[in-house]
Amino acid sequence: MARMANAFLALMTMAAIVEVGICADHIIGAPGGSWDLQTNFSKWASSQKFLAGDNLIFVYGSTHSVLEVTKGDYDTCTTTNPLSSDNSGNTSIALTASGTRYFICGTPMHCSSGMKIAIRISSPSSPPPVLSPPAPTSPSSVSSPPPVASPPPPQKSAASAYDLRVQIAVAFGLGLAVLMLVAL
Ligand SMILES: *[C@@H]1O[C@H](CO)[C@@H](O)[C@H](O)[C@H]1NC(C)=O
Ligand SMILES: *[C@@H]1O[C@H](CO)[C@@H](O)[C@H](O)[C@H]1NC(C)=O
Ligand SMILES: [Cu+2]
Repeated sequence: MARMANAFLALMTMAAIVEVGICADHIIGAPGGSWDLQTNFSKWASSQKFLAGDNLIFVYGSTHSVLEVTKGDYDTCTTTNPLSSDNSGNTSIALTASGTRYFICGTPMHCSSGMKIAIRISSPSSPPPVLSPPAPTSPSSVSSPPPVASPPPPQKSAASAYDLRVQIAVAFGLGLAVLMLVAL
């Protein structure tokens, strides 16, 4: 009985670790920047690899806010019809599905001064993770076009970051499997 409980616990832990291994928090602008008027967000975004299941974290002062908007409102810096908005200073956005999502600052003139970011989210399907939960459909997916128009960004460093995460997850998983075998 204790043996079965151990095996169950190990399996649950392994599942949790694999889950952690394929999810990442992207702190907007970090390191060296944040959700502010100085950071070059197109440059920052191209340094990241966003996968469905990851989270965005916007950290900012009281003069800023985070509005999720349509592509049209992103292009024109229109702040009057946000899909969602927050000004808490610490906004977490779950990237639940692949596609492109658009965020701007709601303070007048900030978007046109550069506080706008488009996030292209890939499906974490290559290489396939061991356990991938079904991706719930995003509420904004109706208005977000599928990520087809532009060519994929260079994936070298992002891909290796992903590989590292998978490797860490696999290493933990193997370690746990060994522990399980020893316990049995
Ligand atoms: C942001 O960085 C990109 C790529 O390095 C550059 O082409 C662009 O001019 C920069 N934008 C601003 C506003 O500095
Ligand atoms: C933002 O909120 C998360 C929890 O929601 C917390 O862990 C984190 O420390 C917060 N960051 C800042 C800068 O307040
Ligand atoms: Cu702002």
